[in-house]
Amino acid sequence: ALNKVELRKAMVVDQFKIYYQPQVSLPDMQLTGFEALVRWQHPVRGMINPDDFIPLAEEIGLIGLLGDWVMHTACRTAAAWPLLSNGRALQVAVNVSPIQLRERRALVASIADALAQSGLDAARLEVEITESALIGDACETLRSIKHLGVTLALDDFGTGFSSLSQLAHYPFDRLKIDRSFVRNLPDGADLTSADATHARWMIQAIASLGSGLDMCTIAEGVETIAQAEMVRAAGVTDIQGFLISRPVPEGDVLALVRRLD
Ligand code: G
Ligand code: G
Ligand code: MN
Ligand code: NA
Repeated sequence: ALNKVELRKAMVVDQFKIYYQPQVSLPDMQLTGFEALVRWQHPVRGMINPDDFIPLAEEIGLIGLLGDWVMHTACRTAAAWPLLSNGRALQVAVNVSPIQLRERRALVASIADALAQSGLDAARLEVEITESALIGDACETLRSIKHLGVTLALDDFGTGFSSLSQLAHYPFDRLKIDRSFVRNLPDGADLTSADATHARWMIQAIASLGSGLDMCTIAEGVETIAQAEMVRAAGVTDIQGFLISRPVPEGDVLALVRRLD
């Protein structure tokens, strides 16, 4: 198992890295920005994915420090990205843990500080909140974050929301349709399986919910052109996934921008 002492040390000795995965709008596949995804470059085990260490970081009280580092680093990195040829600036999306969301003042201060230090225009930052974090006084916290001028995305949508009736009251700009829905979309052959039909209806329903609430929708985990075509037909506005690119290290972002722009 991963070691708590090593995880604490990783922060000090700079073993965390941020990978960036592109997001594009439909139907033109126009690049709009990148999601920042943290990795732990472990000296012996190699690259470790966040699912394997974020829970431990939360457990040992390190998530505030780690989240703060990701926020500052991603903002500083994105501030140096070039404009797109259409004149638009690239967005950067940063994930925030439910534990961070509970510390409202610390989180708002961390985001405000990252924006101020990097000089990144607040409108270029999207803060991603996972659906299961929406309990208690989360709405107040979301409003405080939104007040900074950033945009808000609801991550893993469809997997953990307790009250659909509350959704309209939250200040989200975008719903991220969880990868589990997209995974069930067929690659072409088995168009009529029960799972595929089900998944298509769910995605269509989420897209129309988003559109009714003035929110964009982005489908995660799109791996094939057939899946991209299906989510487009369902009314989804943006996609992210291996079809466009895997998450890449910071040094590869510019080449990716040149390829996708
Ligand atoms: O990159 P990958 O698909 O392995 O990410 C797995 C999960 O880890 C995703 O759900 C993502 O939201 C989460 N994650 C990635 N980076 C961060 C981060 O910087 N902070 C938090 N809290 N979660 C992250
Ligand atoms: O924050 P979130 O849980 O949504 O993070 C997205 C995670 O999903 C990242 O860890 C990323 O590496 C992974 N991922 C991104 N695109 C794809 C994809 O097309 N297929 C699969 N299987 N995983 C993906
Ligand atoms: Mn995310
Ligand atoms: Na997600």
